[in-house]
Amino acid sequence: MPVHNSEIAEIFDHLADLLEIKGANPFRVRAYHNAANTIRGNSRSMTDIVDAGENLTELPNIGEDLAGKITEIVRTGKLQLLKEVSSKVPDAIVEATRIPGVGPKKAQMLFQQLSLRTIGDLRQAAEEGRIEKIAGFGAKTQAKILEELSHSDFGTRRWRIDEAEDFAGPLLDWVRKIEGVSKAEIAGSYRRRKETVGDLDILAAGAQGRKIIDHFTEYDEIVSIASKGATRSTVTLRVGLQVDLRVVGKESWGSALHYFTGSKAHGIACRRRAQKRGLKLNEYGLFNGTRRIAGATEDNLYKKIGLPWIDPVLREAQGEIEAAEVSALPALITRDDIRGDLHAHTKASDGKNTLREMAEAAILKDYEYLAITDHSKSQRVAGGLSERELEDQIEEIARMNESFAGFRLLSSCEVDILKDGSLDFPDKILSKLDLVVVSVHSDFNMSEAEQTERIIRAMDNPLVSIVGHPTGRLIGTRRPYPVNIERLVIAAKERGCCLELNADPQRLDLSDVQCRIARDAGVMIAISTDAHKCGSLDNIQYGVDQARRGWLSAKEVLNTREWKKVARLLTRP
Ligand code: DGT
Ligand code: CA
Ligand code: CA
Ligand code: ZN
Repeated sequence: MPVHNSEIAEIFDHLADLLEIKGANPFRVRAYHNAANTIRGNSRSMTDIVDAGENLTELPNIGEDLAGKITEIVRTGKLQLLKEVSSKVPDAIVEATRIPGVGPKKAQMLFQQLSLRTIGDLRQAAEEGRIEKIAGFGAKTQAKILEELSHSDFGTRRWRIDEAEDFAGPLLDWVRKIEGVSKAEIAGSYRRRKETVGDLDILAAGAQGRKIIDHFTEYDEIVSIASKGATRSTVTLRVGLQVDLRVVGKESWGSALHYFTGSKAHGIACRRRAQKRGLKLNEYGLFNGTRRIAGATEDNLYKKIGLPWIDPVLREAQGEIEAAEVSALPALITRDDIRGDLHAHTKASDGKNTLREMAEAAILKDYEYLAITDHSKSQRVAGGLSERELEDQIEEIARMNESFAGFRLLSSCEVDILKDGSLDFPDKILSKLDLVVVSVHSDFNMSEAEQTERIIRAMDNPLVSIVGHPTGRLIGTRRPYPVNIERLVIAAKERGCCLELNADPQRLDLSDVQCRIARDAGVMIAISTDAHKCGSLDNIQYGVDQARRGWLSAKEVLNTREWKKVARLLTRP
């Protein structure tokens, strides 16, 4: 199995954090982070470069020593140095670095100065007010630590869906090729397309469970086997991701797939429904007494409990069974419904590709339009455009559009919403754009009321078309800023403004539940990738999956329409 660039980058970032906890030279720490960034952003895989015998030191930030370490990881999947350093740093300190605002240095200070050993100790210190007494920490940090530790998911690693996909795809291929496996599927939260997954649940159909499982556990990426029997096995992959495998006979395929797809609450609701009809439902089938009346397919199983098949993305016990009963399930949007993308960056701000490259990539996806939304001037670190530069870009786009048939670039901008809710550009220039996306990129720590008011003020401007990534969250790294979504949705509805569902798998902002709130209020959603390079236009699929989890159909999504209709919908009174 080839080692992914993201894995190598993660090893170096982790090593840098550990070294920082140990008090290593800051230059050395930075060198590993820089190397990680180089590797992550490189379009070719390190594995390919090493295999081709090419020289890694030609990459920026990679010297002889790092080249050697990259080669070691590519060849062995591991880095010996990481293991050595890691054994010298307490796990609890590493764990504490996952609290936003607590970097390696601060975590080390906390543990040392307060003589803490565990995360439990840290919580207690926060509760007793001992953290605010340390130099460099205030009451605010202390409250933040306490809040983070009280989230029930703290300490249990979850994987973003795109990270999980990197490992799930090859592993599923492996399982499908095992002799005696007639079909295999990944069930669980992965099949429900949740934004993060706790582990992978693989289901395989076959008669000889033990043989299949023996073969399964030979998979190259497995580092430890927690259990291994005749029908099930639990293993851990090199990256730390846990995998459950279940083998069932093909007569139970549908019922097992249903059981392991979950969610647990949906499964329980179905079981109760079966019971009401005098039937018994479990992973082996649907039974009338001892007679199996369904089990081979999900379709038939649902049918026998009086329901149409329910898409896995809806199986969250959020009213899908009631809706199915009265044939009121939504006609979910699909990838093919998408006709263009309304949020993308180019080299002019912080993107990697040119206007033309982005346009060509969009054309290859059969899109009819692509909105170019580079940052506005306040985003200095992200190369925000000046008014002059935006004017030039508008002209360049107009010229370029003459060379396209059946496609157009849209002139737009991702305009910063300033602290007081005003916009980073005056109306004079905004009125020259095809559409205006507005986003919050600063002052995340305002109160909920203030933040909500700020965004509503921005929407007051009738030139504003779409609010970008409305909650600002970064999955696993930054919680949403406090904002009242219900109020935002009502305000958007009143003003005829749209909300974005940002399809970047690190954002997926709005969440599924928030999409549904918008939908129920009749607010139109734009599914946009926020692509910073051509390849990221493919992230649209994650956005579509999230929209489906939010019960959206094509008509509730803005960019399922041709541009003329979109333009009409965006024109506000
Ligand atoms: P995850 O892994 O945390 O992202 O979430 P899931 O939904 O993949 O949960 P997981 O891996 O614990 O279990 C996979 C499925 O197996 C779950 O969605 C439903 C089913 N399942 C697991 N435990 C139970 C249980 O105690 N009762 C029922 N009815 N189903 C269960
Ligand atoms: Ca799972
Ligand atoms: Ca599981
Ligand atoms: Zn943004």
